[in-house]
Amino acid sequence: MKLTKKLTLLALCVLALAVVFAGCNKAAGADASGGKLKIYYIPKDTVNPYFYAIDVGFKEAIQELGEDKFEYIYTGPATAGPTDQVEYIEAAVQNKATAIFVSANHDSALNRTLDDARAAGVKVFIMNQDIPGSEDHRDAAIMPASFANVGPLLIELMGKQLEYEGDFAILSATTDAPDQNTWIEGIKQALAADSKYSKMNLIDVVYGDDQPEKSTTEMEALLTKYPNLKGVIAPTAAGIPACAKVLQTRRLTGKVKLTGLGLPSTMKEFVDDGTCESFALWNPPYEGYLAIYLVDAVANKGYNPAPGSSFDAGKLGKVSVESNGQILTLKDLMVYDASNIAEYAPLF
Ligand code: RAM
Repeated sequence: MKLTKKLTLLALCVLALAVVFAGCNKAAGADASGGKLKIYYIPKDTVNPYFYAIDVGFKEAIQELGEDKFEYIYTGPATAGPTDQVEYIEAAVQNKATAIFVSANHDSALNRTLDDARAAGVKVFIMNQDIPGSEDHRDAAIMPASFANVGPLLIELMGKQLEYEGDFAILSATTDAPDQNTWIEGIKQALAADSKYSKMNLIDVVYGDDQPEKSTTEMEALLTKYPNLKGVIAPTAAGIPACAKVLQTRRLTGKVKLTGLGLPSTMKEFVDDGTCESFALWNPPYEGYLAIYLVDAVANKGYNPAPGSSFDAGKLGKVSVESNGQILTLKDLMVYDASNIAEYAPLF
């Protein structure tokens, strides 16, 4: 064979290989049909309105970057059990997702499923929290705020309302929830760390499973079991309005204090009538918004969300990845009370 012929053959082989590799890349990144990025958000459950507020942010960023570029699917189980999300993650992988965002109901029960997803080329992000001890099983975690700030803030809000004295309880979500358990630990540590709280006693922790009915029953049981109960911290957006409703119905407004984490939209009526003087949260829509910018950077700009790196997140500016692989949408939480509830209630 002549040299020119050999070279032409070689060039053709290289071209053929390039075409094959480009095809592989496409299968792992953009969806083969239409070139859209396929994004799944799997909340803890599909009943809790808290997660709709995150969904709003996903949609806002998709509108900004171009609706023709994304296929976005919000799906998940009706209940928040440790393995209830497995089948939804598997279905997303089957459907050739570019990336999945999961608000995990357990810190390790999803590890195998997440590993399988990553092995299939899907980017795996934990959303609204992290999976402590299982960080190796995800690409990064989108955090609503620094979790180190949650416990100290909630104990201070409770302390102020109680004038730093009295028995109080915690009404949480599910017993396995990684975020809830991190915050409960943070509340206990903050309580023990400052002598200012020495007359405040945490007497029980109960679980409403992020369901209004169970949260109501658990709140009523607390009031019956502890006639001397002076306050409740409910760090759950599904639990805190249920607790407030019980206090309002039983005319215990002002007698049993209430704080926690909640949505301004569902808490406004209870702030207005004094049942809950103050509570806290971050900005859930920011999380979904940031998620879309992250996927866009990863799939379209070759970005690797490694610790220490950063990417452009639209109106949120330049966002960086912490050393533990967490991405913070905000550092501090916001406190809501009579001074600002009307402003935030229409937003989320
Ligand atoms: C609950 C969920 C969620 C938490 C919010 C504040 O509904 O447990 O994970 O971030 O409240």
